[in-house]
Amino acid sequence: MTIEPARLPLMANAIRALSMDAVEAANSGHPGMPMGMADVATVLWTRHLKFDPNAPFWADRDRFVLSAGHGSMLIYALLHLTGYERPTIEDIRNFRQISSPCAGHPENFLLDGVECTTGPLGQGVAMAVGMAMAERHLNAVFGNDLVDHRTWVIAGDGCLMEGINHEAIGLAGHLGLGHLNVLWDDNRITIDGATDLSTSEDIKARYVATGWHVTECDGHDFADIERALQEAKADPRPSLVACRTVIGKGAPNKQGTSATHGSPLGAGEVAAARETLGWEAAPFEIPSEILADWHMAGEPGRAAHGAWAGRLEASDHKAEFERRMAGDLPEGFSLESHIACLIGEPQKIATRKASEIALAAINPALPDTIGGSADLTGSNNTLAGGIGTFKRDNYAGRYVYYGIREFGMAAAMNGMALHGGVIPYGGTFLVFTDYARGAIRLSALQRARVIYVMTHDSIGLGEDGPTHQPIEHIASLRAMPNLLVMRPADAVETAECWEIALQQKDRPTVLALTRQNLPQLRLEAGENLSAKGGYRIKSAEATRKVVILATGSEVALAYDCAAQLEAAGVGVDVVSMVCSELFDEQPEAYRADVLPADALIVSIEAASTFGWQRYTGTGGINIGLDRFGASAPAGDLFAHFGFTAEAIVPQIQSKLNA
Ligand SMILES: Cc1ncc(C[n+]2csc(CCOP(=O)(O)OP(=O)(O)O)c2C)c(N)n1
Ligand SMILES: [Mg+2]
Repeated sequence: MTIEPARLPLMANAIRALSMDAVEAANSGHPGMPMGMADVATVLWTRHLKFDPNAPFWADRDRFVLSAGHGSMLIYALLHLTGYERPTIEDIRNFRQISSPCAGHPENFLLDGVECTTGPLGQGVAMAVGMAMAERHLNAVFGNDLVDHRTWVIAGDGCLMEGINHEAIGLAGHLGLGHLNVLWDDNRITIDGATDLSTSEDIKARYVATGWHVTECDGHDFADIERALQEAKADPRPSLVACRTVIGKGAPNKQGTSATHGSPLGAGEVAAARETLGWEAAPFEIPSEILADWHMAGEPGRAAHGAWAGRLEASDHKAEFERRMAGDLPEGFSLESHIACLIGEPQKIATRKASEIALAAINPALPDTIGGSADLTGSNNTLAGGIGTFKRDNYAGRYVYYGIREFGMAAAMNGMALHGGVIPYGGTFLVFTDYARGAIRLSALQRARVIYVMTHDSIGLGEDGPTHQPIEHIASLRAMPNLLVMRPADAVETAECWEIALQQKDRPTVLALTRQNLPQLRLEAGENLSAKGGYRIKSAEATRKVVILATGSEVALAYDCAAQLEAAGVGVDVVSMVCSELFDEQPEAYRADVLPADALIVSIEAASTFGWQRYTGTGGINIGLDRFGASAPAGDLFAHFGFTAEAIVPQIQSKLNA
C-alpha cells in the first residue's frame, strides 16, 4: 500500500482546510505558515518521517520539530490526520481553548507527538541540534539496531534570523550531525512584511560556511520537494532545505502577504480559498478517502517499529536501553558512599570543585550523563570521570565543548533531555544565565531534566568585577516556575544537590557554585538534608531569639555571626536555605518549625535581597547586595559590602533591642 503521488495535493489541502478553519473558529492563530508549508509537510510525513501513530514514544522514531511554533495548526493537523489518538477533531475544533491540547503554540506535555515546546523562535532548531546529538550518542552506545533515526525541523525566516541560530548551526556543522535536516519555510515574509525590510543576509551561504549541506526546492512542487529531501538524506552533513513557498498558499487574495501570518483569513477569504483549492467539505470534515490516505502514511513506520521491537527483544542491551529511555537512574544509584568519604575527610574547597568531585563519582556510575561547558571547562569544573570528548569521530564521548554558546548549549541540552536516554549538564558563569535564559525557561516549561552548573556565583568571584558578578540572577531564577535553584554551602551539600538534581525527572536544576573555597560545615553522616530545601544546620545553644537563613558561601558567615551572638547569650539557629523551591514544598509544620514565629529572622545572601522578605517578614533583616559589585579580591569585597560578622551582628543586636 503506497500513497499515489497524485493524492498528495489533496492530502496537503486537508492540512490547509483544518488550519484555516481552526484559526477561524478560534478567531486567533496563524494560518499562513501551515498553509504555506502544507505541501512540504505532506511529502515529509508521507515519504520520509519515521513514526508510528500508535506508539508516539517509540524510542527509534524520527523526531519532528516544528520550530516555527506559531504554525502549530500544521502539527495538530498532521497528528490528527495520521491517526494519533489526540488531537481529535473535537480538540482541533477547540484550538486555542482551555479544554484543548491544541494550544496556541505546541507544548510537548499536552500532546504525544509534539517533541518539544516551540514558539520562542529559533529555539526549535537549537533543540533539534541537541536531539540529533543525543541520537548520535545513543547510536554509538547501542548500535544501529536500536538507534538510527533522523531529526527533522520545519523552521521559518524568524527561526533562522534569531541569534541562537548562529550558535546552533555552528555547533551542528562542527559536530557533523548528518541526521539533522532543517526544512526552511522560505516565504520571505514575516509579521512586519517582506523580509527585505530587515535583512539582506545570504542565509544559504551562512549555512554552507558552517559546514552544512544546502539545497533548495519549490515548496509547492511535490516532485521537487521529494528530490530535495532525498538529497538532504543522502548528504553526510546536516542539511538545510530552502523550500521556496507562498505564505497562506491557497487563500487567493491574501496569500504571499503578511496578512495571512497571524490572523484569521475571514469568512470571505476562507470561502474563496475553498473555491481555489477545490475543497468542498464542510469545516472540520475530512473526506474519508483523504483521511484513509493519511492513515496510510504511518504504515511504513509501523512496520519499522515492529522490526525494531524484534531487534530490541533479541538485544543484550534491552534492559539498559529501556532503563535509559525511561529516564530511570540505575538500580540503587546514590551518592551515599561519596558523601561518606567527604564526611570522613572534611575539606575546604570551592563548591565548583566539590561539584567536580561529585561528578567524578557520578559519571562512571551513570552512563546517561552528557556534560559540557560553554568554553569554561576549567572554571566550571565540569569535566570529570574520564568521559571522553563528544565529537564527530567519537559520538560515544560524553563531554561536549560547546564553545562560547551559552544559549545554544542550553537549548541543545533541552533537546537532549527531551530526546531521552541521556541526562545533560552544562556549565558557564552564573551571570551568563542571562544569555541562556530563554532556554532555561523552556527547560522549566517543558519539564526537562537539564542540570545547569553555574559557577562564580557571587562577588566571591573577585577581581573580574561587576560584569561577571551575579546580583539579581539567583532571585530572578527563583521566580521561574518549575526550576530548582540550588546554592550549596559546602562539599556535602553540593553532592546532595547533585543527587537531587539527577532524581528530578520533570524539572531542571540550576546549581549555583562558588569560585572561592568554603569550609565544610556538614560533618556527620545521615540523610540527604538538602532534599528538604532548607534545614537547621546549626541549632541555638542559648535560648533561641534569632534564625539566620543563608545560602552557599554565606552559611559559614552565618556561623560566625551565630558564634558572636551566642557568646553574648543570644541563641541563634542557622538554616541553610539550599533550595527555596524544595523548602516551599515541605509540609507547613516543617516550615513553621524551621521558621518559628517568635524569632527574628535574618537572611544573608551575597546577592539581591529580592524575595527574602517572604521568609523574614518585613520585621526581619535582609543582608544582601542590591547594587552592582566591584572589582577586587573576594575577601576585600565581602568586607567592603558588609558581609562580615562585625558588620552584621550589630544590626541583629540593635533589632533585638529595638
Ligand atoms: C523569540 C521570538 N520573538 C518574536 C516572536 C513573535 N513572532 C512570532 S512569529 C514572528 C514572525 C516570524 O516570521 P517567520 O518565521 O517568517 O514566520 P511566517 O510569518 O513566515 O509564518 C514573530 C516575530 C516569537 N514568537 N519569538
Ligand atoms: Mg516567513
